Order: sequence, then C-alpha cells, then structure tokens
Amino acid sequence: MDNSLSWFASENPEQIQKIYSIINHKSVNDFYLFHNTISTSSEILSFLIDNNINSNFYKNFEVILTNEFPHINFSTNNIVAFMLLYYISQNNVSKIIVNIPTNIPFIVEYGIIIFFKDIRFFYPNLITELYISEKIDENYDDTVNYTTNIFCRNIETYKYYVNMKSSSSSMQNKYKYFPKLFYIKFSNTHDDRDSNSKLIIHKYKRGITFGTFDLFHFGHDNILKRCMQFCEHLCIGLSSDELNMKKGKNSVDNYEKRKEVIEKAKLGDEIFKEESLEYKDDYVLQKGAEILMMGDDWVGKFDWVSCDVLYMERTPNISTSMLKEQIRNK
Ligand code: C2G
Repeated sequence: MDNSLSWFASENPEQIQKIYSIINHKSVNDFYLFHNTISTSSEILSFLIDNNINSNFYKNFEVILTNEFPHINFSTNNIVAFMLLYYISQNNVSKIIVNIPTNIPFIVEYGIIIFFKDIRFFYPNLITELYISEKIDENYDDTVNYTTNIFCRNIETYKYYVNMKSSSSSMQNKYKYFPKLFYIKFSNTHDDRDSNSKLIIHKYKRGITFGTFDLFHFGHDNILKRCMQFCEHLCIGLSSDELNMKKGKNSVDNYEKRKEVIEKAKLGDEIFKEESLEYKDDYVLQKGAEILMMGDDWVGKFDWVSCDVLYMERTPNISTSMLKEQIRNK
C-alpha cells in the first residue's frame, strides 16, 4: 500500500503537493482553451507542441493519441486525467484514494472521481477507493463501475449502496462492476477528531474479529482473508461453546475442533476464546486492536468499541445454517 496516493488526505503532504502542482500547472488553462477550439488528436498534438507545453506531458500524450482510443472524449477533465495518468505511471502508484468530506464545494468533491474511468482503462489493476458520507450525486453514478472499494462513513449510505448493488443485476447491466462495500466507523480516540478526514492508508498493526466459525465454509475463509488484508496481526475471538448456547446457536463442532480448522488453514495470527458478546471492548483493549472487523450481518452493532470498526459484505449464498440444513436432509 506504500505507493498509495491519497487525495485530499493530510497524511502525505509531499505527494499531495506534487499532484496539486501537476493539476495546477499553468498549461491547464491552455487546455481549457483548446477544449473549446480543437477537436482532433493531431490538432491537439500540434497545439501542445506549438504552445511549448512541458514535453514530458506530450510525450506521454503521444502514446495515448497514436493509439487513437475511440472512447476518449477530449474534455478538459480528460486532459487533467492524462496528467494524472502521467503521474501514476511515473510514480508507480498502486492505489488512489478519493476522500469526499461533507461540506466542500461540489466541483472539488467530484472533480477527481470522474477520472476513474480513464484510470481503469489504462491501469486496470490500480485500486480506486472512495470515502463517502452521502450518496454520490446521480450525475456521477457511473463512477461506481470504475471504483474498487467504497467506504461509507455512515450506515444509511452503506445500506443505500448495498440495496443498489443487490438490485443492479436487474438494471440492464448499468452497474457491471459494482465496488466492494464497507461501512467504516472511525473511533474518536485518535488525535485527529474529525473523522471526515480519516482514511485507511496503511495496514493497521493489530486487528480483531469475532465469530463462531462452525462448519467452516468459504464465507468464513473469505472474511478472515479480507480481515488479514487490513492488518498485520489478526486476533480471532472464537466464541466459546457456552456462548454459542447462549446465542441459541449450538455449534456442530466444539471449540477445539473449530479452532483447529482455522489454525490449519493458517488464517489469522492468534485465536482466543470469546466468552461474552458484551466483553468486546475488553478484548479490543487486551489485544491492543486498532480495528475491529465484522461481516455486515452485524452492521452498526459494535460501533461503541474504542477502536475503529469496519463492516464488510457477507459472502452471499453460504451459511452455517444452510449447511446444517443440508446435513439434516441427508
Ligand atoms: N460471514 C460472512 N459470510 C458468510 C457467513 C459469515 O462474511 N456467508 C462472517 C460473519 O459476518 C462473521 C464471521 O463470518 O463476521 C463469522 O460468522 P459466524 O460464525 O456466523 O459468527 P457469529 O455467530 O455471527 O458470531 O461476537 C460476535 C459473534 O461471536 C459473531
């Protein structure tokens, strides 16, 4: 994640300065001019040369233009996107994070996300992430097709996108590549109290997750692997047989068996016994966890703990109860 470029984030002022200086390069004004006056790619090239625009830029444009990609519409925004693409190629950027805090001017909010399409075309593996507090303006709905991850800062927005995702198959492929969705609740224990400006830029050192993990299935495997992507050291609170009884979830496999399966699969770094749902914060503090991660069947339920909390989508079409049912019907 070290090459990540954080847009509007305060963590890496040097990178941000660099991007701003590219975008604010004086030639941007010239590009505005030619957007109105020039239409073909050869004219654009000669315009760039005539105006003695930084040769580094047009060298890069040349590659793009000689291939004559038909989908490119040379709007002002695309020219700025080219600059961004140039920056990405020169700096080996692997991820772009766009933060859309609330209460900032419309144009600044949305300026960058419309570039995601171009970025996806030239760098299909580059990760694009959006942090949002409310739903994206409908004019930019298309952006979801080119975003890898959406981090919602509140449950309402998260639920809005979950619904949109589940209905997207009936929307004539309008949203072909729907992003992965997260609800992130940043804790207020950080020095910086404005959660609007917080982003996940680096892996957390220590993370924690909880579960029964009975009749271990690929939904479990999937969530534990995703948890591991967010932290360097993952503690797994495996619910005790007694707690399962209390939850009315008598497990098929006992604690030792469930623990052994996770260990053998080499998922996580340590497993401990979860004795009560109410002790969440004690476990968080005991284990020094900076982030608690859960599937979204628990969305919003653990917002009260003293570390950041991340909820992610459950894997569809698989559950322990489904497997229990299948065993029963055999
Ligand atoms: N999970 C998932 N996809 C599935 C099934 C489960 O992502 N198809 C996730 C759940 O959201 C949860 C984790 O896998 O984060 C473990 O799920 P369970 O074993 O069902 O755990 P649960 O009984 O919900 O216990 O203190 C919290 C509890 O101990 C959680």
